[in-house]
Amino acid sequence: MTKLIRGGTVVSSTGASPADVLVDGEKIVAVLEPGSAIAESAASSADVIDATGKYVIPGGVDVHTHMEIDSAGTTSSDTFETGTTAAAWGGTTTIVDFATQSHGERVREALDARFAAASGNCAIDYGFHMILGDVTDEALKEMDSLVAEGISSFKLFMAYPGVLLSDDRQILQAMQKCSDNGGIVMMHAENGIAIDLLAEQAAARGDTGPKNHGLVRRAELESEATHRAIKLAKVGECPLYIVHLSASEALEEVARARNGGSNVFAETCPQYLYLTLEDHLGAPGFEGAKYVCSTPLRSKHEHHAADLWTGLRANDLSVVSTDHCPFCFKDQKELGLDDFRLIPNGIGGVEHRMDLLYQGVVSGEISLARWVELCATTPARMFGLYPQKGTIQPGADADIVLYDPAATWTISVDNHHMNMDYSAYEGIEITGKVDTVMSRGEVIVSGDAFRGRAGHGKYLERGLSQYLV
Ligand code: DUC
Ligand code: ZN
Ligand code: ZN
Repeated sequence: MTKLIRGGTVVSSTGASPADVLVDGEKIVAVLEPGSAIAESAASSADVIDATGKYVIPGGVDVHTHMEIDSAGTTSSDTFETGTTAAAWGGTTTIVDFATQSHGERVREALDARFAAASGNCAIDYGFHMILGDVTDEALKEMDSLVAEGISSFKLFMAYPGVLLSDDRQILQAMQKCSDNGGIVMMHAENGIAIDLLAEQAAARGDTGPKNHGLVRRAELESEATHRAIKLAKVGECPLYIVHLSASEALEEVARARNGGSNVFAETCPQYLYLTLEDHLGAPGFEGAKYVCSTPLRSKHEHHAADLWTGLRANDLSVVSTDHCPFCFKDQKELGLDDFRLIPNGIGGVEHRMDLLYQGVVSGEISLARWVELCATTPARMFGLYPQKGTIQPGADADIVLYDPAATWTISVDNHHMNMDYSAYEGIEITGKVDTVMSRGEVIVSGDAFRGRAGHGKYLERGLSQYLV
């Protein structure tokens, strides 16, 4: 069955123009000039979707999510089904989630468990990165097979000593391996040894509330780790992608490396653009627990968010992902009522990334084309999914969002679809709204109706990053 999306403005990473999009089965087959003879003749036989007044954009690609992941004695509250359904509601049609090799665990076992959890349960297409929590000789060997099987990115941690932390030797080994096999290293860049000391000292002083999570995870300790990761990647001759960058000082490190010609990339997340240490993490009582994530929210007095917007414009930040890692306030965040170190780390936001970033278009921080580039095209290219994903062009998957720039609404726990009992973005007024979402040619969201299904989403075997020189 063919579908013709007619009358909209197609937005790509390079610009926007009126065009009709012809879809056949799961694929985009043509992008047509409106009113052209081909468009008119297609209209007579196709199922026509009216996109008048709407932007027609590639489905969002969120390359950093954690569905149903075990952490801090609990499990993130979105399953693959609920999380990918919420993503779809928000105009995201691809996620790249993580499999985690814990200390002492075999890489393959960890990965198989994630395949089993996701398979048949996703409403949109999905891939995996591999988290290496134990860089052994065996794990290093396994990295080659994983790249060959479409898992071409490996997350390492400089934080969480004794749990996930890799030391500099292990980091360098993994980087050398990626240098050989074409993989890319994703880095959680925070000095966890120093952070744990400061956290212990805070707890010993009786400073046990949520805000202390942000106070001990100092910006210097993010920038120091970012700097070290960059230098190690230089020695290891490996491309590097810094995840969830939040501090201006860390951004400076990335910018310096990029100006020097290194293959260093970074993502930030909406929470660092919208939420702050004082107003959110430092909210009265235990309220701040809702905003505990790592890296932490930064001080509103230090202009981090303004610097991040600049980085997004200047391409020192290449991608916006969510680091979607939701926990309910009740019973989950509450695990850390007496000690901020026990609060599960994470914020849910997979549903709101496209809208929150679109506010940057509304306010003039970024262009319409840059919005699409940051949220769809570059993440697809960075992680080997392009041009199957992240673009509207013939041959690409028909993952298409009709976005209504005129709609206004307010984010709330009462209207979101994530499996969370609060919204970190409660009360934020949004201009623009997802109207229709198509995944591989199937309409899965239409206005206020979800028409998708768990199991529609397919596993994506990814190629190598297309950002490497
Ligand atoms: N890092 C992440 O990427 N997600 C959740 C917690 C963390 O430390
Ligand atoms: Zn991390
Ligand atoms: Zn994460």
